[in-house]
Amino acid sequence: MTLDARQAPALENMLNETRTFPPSTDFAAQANAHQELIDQAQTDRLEFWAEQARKHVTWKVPFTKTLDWSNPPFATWFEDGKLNAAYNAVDRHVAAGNGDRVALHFEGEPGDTRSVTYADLQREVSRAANALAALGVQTGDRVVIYLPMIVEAVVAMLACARIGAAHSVVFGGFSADALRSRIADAGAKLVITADGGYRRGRATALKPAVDEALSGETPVEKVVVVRRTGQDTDWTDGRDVWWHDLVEAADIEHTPVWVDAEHPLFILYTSGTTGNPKGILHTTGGYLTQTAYTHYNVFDLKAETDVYWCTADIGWITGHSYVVYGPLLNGATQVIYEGTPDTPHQGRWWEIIEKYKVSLFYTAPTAIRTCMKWGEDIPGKYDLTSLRVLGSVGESINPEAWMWYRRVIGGDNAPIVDTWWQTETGAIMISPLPGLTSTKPGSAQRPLPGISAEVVNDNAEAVPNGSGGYLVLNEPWPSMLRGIWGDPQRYIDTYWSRFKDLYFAGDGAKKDDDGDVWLLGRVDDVMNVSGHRLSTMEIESALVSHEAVAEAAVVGASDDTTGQAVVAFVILREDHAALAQSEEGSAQVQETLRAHVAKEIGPIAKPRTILVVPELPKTRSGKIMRRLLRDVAENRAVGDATTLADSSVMDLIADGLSARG
Ligand code: 6R9
Repeated sequence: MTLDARQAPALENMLNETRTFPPSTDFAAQANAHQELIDQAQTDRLEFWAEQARKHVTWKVPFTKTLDWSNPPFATWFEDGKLNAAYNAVDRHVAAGNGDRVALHFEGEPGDTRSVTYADLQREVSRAANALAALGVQTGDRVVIYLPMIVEAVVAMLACARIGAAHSVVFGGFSADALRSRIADAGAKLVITADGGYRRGRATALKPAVDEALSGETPVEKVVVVRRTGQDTDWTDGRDVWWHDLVEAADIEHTPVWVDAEHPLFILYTSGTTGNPKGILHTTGGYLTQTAYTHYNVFDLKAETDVYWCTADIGWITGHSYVVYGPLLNGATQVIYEGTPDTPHQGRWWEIIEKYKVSLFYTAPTAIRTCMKWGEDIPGKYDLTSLRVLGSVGESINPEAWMWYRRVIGGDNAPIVDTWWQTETGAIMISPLPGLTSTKPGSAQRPLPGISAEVVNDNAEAVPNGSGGYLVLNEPWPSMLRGIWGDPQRYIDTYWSRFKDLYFAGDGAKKDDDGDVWLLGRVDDVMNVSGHRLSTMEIESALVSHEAVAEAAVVGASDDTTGQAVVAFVILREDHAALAQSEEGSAQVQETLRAHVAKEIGPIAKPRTILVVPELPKTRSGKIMRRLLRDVAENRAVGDATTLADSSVMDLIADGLSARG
């Protein structure tokens, strides 16, 4: 784990960036965030958080303790308070007289729409909670949710929260194998899925993956199936139940289960540096406090007038924190969209913004770069003047994409908030505050009020302004992960052992002359493809599980659209090696292996390129030198190879590649 040549190009590009965009006086005058917020957090950080927890969350039993950090790295926040997440997201808005406000404008990919008010949501969530309880789900159980971006996905999550069962959402693009391992790790009793969903103009089945994941031994007793596409669906009597049969029959009144602040709210799996994904555990009180606080201040939400849209799928942390919990806690009206940005045409997103007069928009740099590629005349056809804040998340946004986003989408006016955070941090940690911060294209800038971050060198010392190092968090925060499900030691090892008493985020960063933070990418073996985390190890083990592969090494190579792309180097087993001799055979091997990875992990993990090589570069201790492979994948001169056990390996690889052209 070192800062290396990988970060040099990004560094150079970003650090030549000197433009700044001060907030307009009009925006500043009406902004939610004020200088006092920063001052208060500086005066008394814990009192500041206690105040945010009282302001943004409704407590059944108020807390008297803010933070317990007596047993680091295990924190508790607001420990003696009691609350319910679904009550906070839904019921209290109805109780406050806002039941008629639209919570969700659903836009299906085929063009079907549905608007759900907070009062509707209260009924649906209550019925679903009753239905789940009737199926035997109890407080403390785990429920896996495997759904497309439809209203029922939000309802299902909140129904779990309402009865105090932890949800674990598995992205609908993940494979049956990925689903199986998450179900097993979480020990889930129930799965909520759908017959299918619409993607790229087609009905894509989901239920078969669930059936496959549950074959053999499984902790799952029941499967609830939402009918979305109406496609033919295999059925296991006694186990499978239709959502509509169940929920329509259920009572519309349900009393939320009041849980302790530290009661588990959800587990979300994310890629780490080793093969098996980590179940990141989030609890209730602190998580809700920080998601609501950040959503309110970073997006400058005005619940009565704004229309908010975050394009993330609920299968990712961004969907949890900034589609479900943050916005709904704040009583926002939001858009959720089921499909892809180019179905049926490349203007679909902008059409949706025009239609609903979206004012706050949150998406990922990879999507912005894709839209740039399609051309600015496409968004140019739509009225985007309703937009007043633009957000970015998932990876660093390169200055060129930032400028395009500002000019073409934001009319040279809407502030951009580049938000740095992780599945583990639960909520936004580093971001400009619109109306307060003079923004810089490509920088996430400052830790939010109440958050403490630093950039350190190998000895855990803060680097001076103008230098780079590792991003760490040096104070606990309310929405921090409480651990890795079932593996407390891995939590300590992964995040708290690299530097003593500091949370190691796994990202390289640099402080500029003003002390603003610029993120430089992962420093571990985690790739970032289209804003999604993928582990090199996980893809390598998927590749070697195929009979044709003897060894595999995977690297993330920079890619104009997706940020990074998966490039795999494989050594074939001898009995398959002949295949790769011809161009046709080699194309066939590539296709087979790509399909294999899609089956093992999911289509997002498919390597862009698979190169068949005779050897892999290894150190004397047997570690694959991915740095050298990355040089090859990015068509650079190969860097220092002196620590290789066999220095001729890189020549062998290069010769092989050039022979095939
Ligand atoms: C929210 C989310 C986390 C990793 C993180 C970093 C990268 C996210 C970023 C960013 C630069 C930003 N990342 N936001 N890098 N600037 N604004 O994406 O969570 O999927 O867990 O990924 O994504 O590398 O460590 P997650």
